[in-house]
Amino acid sequence: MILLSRLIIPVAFMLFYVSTLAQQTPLKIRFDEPAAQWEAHLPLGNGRLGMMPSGGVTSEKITLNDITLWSGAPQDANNYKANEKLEEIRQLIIQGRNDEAQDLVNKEFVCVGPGSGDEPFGKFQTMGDLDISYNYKGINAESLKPVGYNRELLLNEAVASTSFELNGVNYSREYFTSFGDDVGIIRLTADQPGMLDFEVSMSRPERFQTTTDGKILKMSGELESGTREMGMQYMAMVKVKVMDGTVEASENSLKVKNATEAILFLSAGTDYKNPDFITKTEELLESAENRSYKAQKKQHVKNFQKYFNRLSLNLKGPEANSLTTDERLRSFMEVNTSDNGLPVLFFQYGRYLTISSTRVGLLPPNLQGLWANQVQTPWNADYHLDVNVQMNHWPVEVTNLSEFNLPLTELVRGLVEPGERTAKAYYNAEGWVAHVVTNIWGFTEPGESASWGLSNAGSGWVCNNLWQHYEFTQDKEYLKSIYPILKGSAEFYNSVMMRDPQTGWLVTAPSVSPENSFVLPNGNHASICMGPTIDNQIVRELFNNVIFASGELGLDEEFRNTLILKLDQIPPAGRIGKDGTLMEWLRDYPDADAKHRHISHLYGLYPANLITPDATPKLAEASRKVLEVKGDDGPSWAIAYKMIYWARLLDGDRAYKLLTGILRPTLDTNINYGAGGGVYPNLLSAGPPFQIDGNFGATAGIAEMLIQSHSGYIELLPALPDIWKTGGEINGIKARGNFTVNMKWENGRVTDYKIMSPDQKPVQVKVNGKLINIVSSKL
Ligand code: FUC
Repeated sequence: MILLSRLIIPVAFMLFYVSTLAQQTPLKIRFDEPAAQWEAHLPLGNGRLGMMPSGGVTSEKITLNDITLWSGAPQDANNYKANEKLEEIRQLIIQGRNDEAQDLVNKEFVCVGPGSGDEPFGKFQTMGDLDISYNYKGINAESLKPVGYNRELLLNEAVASTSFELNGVNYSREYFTSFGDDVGIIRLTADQPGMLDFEVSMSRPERFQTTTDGKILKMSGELESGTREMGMQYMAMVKVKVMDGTVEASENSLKVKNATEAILFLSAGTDYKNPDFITKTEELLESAENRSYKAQKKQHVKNFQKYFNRLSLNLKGPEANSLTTDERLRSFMEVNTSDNGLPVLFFQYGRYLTISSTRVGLLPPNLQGLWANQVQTPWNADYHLDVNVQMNHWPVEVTNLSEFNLPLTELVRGLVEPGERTAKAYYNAEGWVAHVVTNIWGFTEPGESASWGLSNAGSGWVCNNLWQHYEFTQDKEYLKSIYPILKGSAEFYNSVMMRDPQTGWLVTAPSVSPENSFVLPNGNHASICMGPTIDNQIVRELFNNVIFASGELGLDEEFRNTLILKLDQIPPAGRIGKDGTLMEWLRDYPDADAKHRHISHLYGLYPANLITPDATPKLAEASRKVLEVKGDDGPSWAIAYKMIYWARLLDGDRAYKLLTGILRPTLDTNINYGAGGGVYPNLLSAGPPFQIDGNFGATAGIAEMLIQSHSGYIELLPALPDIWKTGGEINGIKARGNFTVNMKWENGRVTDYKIMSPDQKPVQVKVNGKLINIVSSKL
């Protein structure tokens, strides 16, 4: 062990790291007008309940969500005869007749029924809207001209607000989804007595009824299940407490008159794993209304900040804080104003969205996190296993929000049993498999179309997320708890791989490289193939992890030895094609669409560590060529993925360029598969439409520019772009091995750093290009 005295940085710096600059940049999303479209509403969430207020002056829409509110039901969509066709499909692939294999897959090897096209697969849906219509005494519509309008979301506190002056009266509203009593809270005030008049109602596009029960407004309903079973049931309740004035209940609304202050309590729930949900909803409402607003807000902020304040980031340089967020985005993009505050805001927004959209014991963030304003959400707002749900979790460990990975672990645990049935039905294989789409009901079958639905990578890929939680936390109990999941996934690949007669390698088949297709010598396009690069990389990584874990836990020696032998028989982490790019498929097929949004064959570069500029420079160079061919555009999630790849290739300026691509302002909502991306006024990322993975991917990308720890050492500032070189400070970022890192830099060089862990231990760090050995400080 090399001791502190051998540091290139003076020992004093290590011991007396003078920290800790709290977050200095004001973390606000701010507007001077109400939201003109849903994508400008401000997202609030407490991991279960979501609210998105519009801030309207005369009528306000607050979109409501509950992370568990799904249509559909558990189902068995396995085609149990599929395995009878397995050999025929494989033979066609071996003979290069992939197009015919694809036809056969479409006939005999997809799920039974409509798959993700309809119930019972189901969709994450909006809970509906809370509508407030305001009446301003003595003012007619023409003279309704608010002065000093401000609408903002304060990330540090997870509180949104609206304020304006009308006819000499100052009105203000504060909204939060409480991390205290688990209800939504809206406080409305007027600075002159008795000036608040408004009516509250609730609605949803379908399947709802509203009533009032005493002075409680209720909305309830049952969603479509697609089976004979009952669908999911939900209930939302609103109660208003006023200072001065009155509350009157009509048939389906509450009317407030002459109040000076009013507090709305929204309590809601579903029967998902919660048969007593109505009682629970009532209890939460009661508990919330019995607590003072001040105490409720204090508790909320405290509980939220317990997570949020673990990490602060400051970048030196100009900041355009005085602009509204929409102007700020425009000026960043069009005028190219340097505004180092915007990337900081966007980075912290990703962390804010994680804390707001998932909670230990509940569900992971879906394609829209927690926020949806539709019943038919895009792609059902489901859990896509061919990049999207994984990307949602990429920032979690490194940005010090580790526990927010656990809901995904539990979702995956729930896939093991149905996934074992699917493994048998289609491949007659051991272990468990999940393909491209899943839901809260445990769907593991192939999707309904061969062109995208048959990726074998889904289950192995999501095991990478579980593994990352272990790598970052070193929690052996957790490792024990996930070991059967990883082992079951490895069993699947171990038993399903077949030998490619041409190369002699063991490969998956039939599979696809996520959603992409190639051109066959006969000119036809196909997706169905054997051994796409991503599958080979995932199998290699997973086998290595299971080999390590079984050794660490002292289990399954025989299986471990089998996997060790198999590692030599699977294709290498990457192969280079005749055009110098990393090959996406086992054969060097031309790409049907060279700019296709998925870049799955670079999985080995990220999130895996199979390709690095240091250890595999040729493969890293071939990966770089892939990125050059693909270009820098795409839906936001694809731009974010490219940004992360460039960070792993240690090119900070190129990664930053991709970040600016994500920050391009847009209002487009039509589904896009090609060039597009950008962010909406509320900084939620656009495919379009709104899809949250771009936010999470970008946060992970910024983290990857500042710290990397996948090569056995911690590298500080591995991909710092020129524009951030002037100086900065980050406190509380995490590295694998359960290290917490603080650092400062100036002129592109680390000037001060501290690496901490619960127990002091040796660690290798790359600082200003030099690899050194130190002992961590006690956390
Ligand atoms: C994958 C992507 C699409 C979209 C969808 C939710 O299918 O290819 O772009 O992100 O997931």
